[in-house]
Amino acid sequence: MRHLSGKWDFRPDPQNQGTRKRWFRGFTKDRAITIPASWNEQYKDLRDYLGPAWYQTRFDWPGSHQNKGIFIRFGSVNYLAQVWLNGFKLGQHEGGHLPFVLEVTRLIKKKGNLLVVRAEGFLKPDRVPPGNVPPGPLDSFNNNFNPPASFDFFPFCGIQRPVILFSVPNESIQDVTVTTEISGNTGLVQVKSLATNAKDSALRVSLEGFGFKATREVPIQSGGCTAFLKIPKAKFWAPSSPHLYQLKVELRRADKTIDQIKLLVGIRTIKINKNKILLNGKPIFLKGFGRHEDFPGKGRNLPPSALAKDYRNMRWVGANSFRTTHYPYSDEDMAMADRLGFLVIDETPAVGLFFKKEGLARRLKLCRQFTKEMIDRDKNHPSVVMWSLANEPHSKRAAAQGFFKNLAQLARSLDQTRPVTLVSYLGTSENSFRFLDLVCVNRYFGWYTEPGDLDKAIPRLSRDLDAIHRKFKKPLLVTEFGADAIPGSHANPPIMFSEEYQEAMISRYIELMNKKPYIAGTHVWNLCDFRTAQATHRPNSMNYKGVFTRDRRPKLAAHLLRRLWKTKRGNR
Ligand code: BDP
Repeated sequence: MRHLSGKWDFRPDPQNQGTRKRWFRGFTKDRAITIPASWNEQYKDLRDYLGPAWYQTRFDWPGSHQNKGIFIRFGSVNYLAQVWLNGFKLGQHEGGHLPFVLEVTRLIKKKGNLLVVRAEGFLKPDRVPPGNVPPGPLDSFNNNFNPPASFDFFPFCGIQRPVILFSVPNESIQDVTVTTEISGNTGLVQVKSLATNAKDSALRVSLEGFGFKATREVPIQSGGCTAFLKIPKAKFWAPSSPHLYQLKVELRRADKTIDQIKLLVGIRTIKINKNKILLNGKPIFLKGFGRHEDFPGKGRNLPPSALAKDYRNMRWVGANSFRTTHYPYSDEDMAMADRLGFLVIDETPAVGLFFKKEGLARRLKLCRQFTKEMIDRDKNHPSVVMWSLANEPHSKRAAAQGFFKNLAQLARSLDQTRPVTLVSYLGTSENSFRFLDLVCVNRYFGWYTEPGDLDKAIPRLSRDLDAIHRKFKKPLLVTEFGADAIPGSHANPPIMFSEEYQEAMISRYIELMNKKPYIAGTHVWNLCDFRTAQATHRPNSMNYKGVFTRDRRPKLAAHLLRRLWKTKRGNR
């Protein structure tokens, strides 16, 4: 395996001439750029530039080709990527926050390879997430953002996650799906696998950890097989004890290992029972945040030190979960959640969907693609406890229900072990909650409505949550609530945009929600302040609803959460 991150050549292409001029065969660089990171925060003149832009890098691949396939993996390119190696097109990928893999076996040379990527992130109504959406009574808020995103985070562009080269044997393990069950104190682990061209071979599955070790060998029939392991007195995975076992899956023939995959496995179950979320059979209350991959100078990318700091901060306040608002996060983030014991609501990039006929079939096709890519990538993470199909769809048109039925069916066909939901601002009129497993709503009474008046806002919140629960009778998660606080802005009595108002609003929301037994979790919006597009309601091009600043320093609200969530009462 080889990382290709670092400094690449870069050239913006505002005249869109690169394809005609065959820049894919190599171009004269305009400047250097660092990847992984968005281009918008690296150069002043690129701040609002959405593409197209060209990247190139040269590399050697001294490794052997014998009986191997060689591949290149992009962790994420926003939004549309086209890729060439040595002048030949490898393929393209649409969608900003999920990985794609391209085969390079026939084209790669031992020396002097030229890899070229063209990326663009135009905002269009038939993309996901949609941008440039014309405002309309049923379909969207008119946020009037510049650039014209139809969502509230900056539409950062470019190669935003690592690029890696790797090889696999021609006969290889294609896919591993691990599911776990619990019976008393015994853990049951099922490992399903596919393998290519693997005749007369077997799969050897070994699980090891906490003094336990077991190996099973099962013959591969028509491309796949399943192995079962029983772990007596198993150590279960949970936020307070994120125990991980080591799993090794080997493709074996004639006493030789042809290919192998290693994974960390958490034995745990996640189920819904009436108003509760059950982890390992016991009710668990989700306390945490919506987040963003957003960092100064990087854009939509968290350098490892910032990622580690986010986890330390979440732990410090006593959080046990988060939602990947509003797109799947990096592989490194998911691995950290497994290791440190966070419960993750994994969300697709479908934020701000609308259901006018025009472009709808294309948006559905993309949502299906992203749902599948997300589940394929994240299905083996014990931290991932549910799938969120969308954030704040403008679902008032009837077509929305068919759309989400289709997506829910797809998610359930790919994974029968996790609940499926979506996150709504509508509440009782989000009819898709009828067929989803739990109800998730975002609430901003006291901010966008009843501004500055918590005495009016809190009773309204109370009535509203009760009505939603009466209608759907499912566990309810309040997946967003919060207020902007400009760091260092203080007021007594509290007024909007002061740290005191943010603290008061969060405190009164939590106090109320703790009294409602049907509430299964509360996520504050947001862990950190984050960049968004310019708008009159976004001073400094920032959303200041973080309880930590963009450079990860605590505001008053972070100290409040620490007091609430570290106590027994907050821990219900
Ligand atoms: C919610 C959105 C979120 C926004 C937040 C806000 O889900 O993306 O950032 O409002 O307005 O509606 O701060």
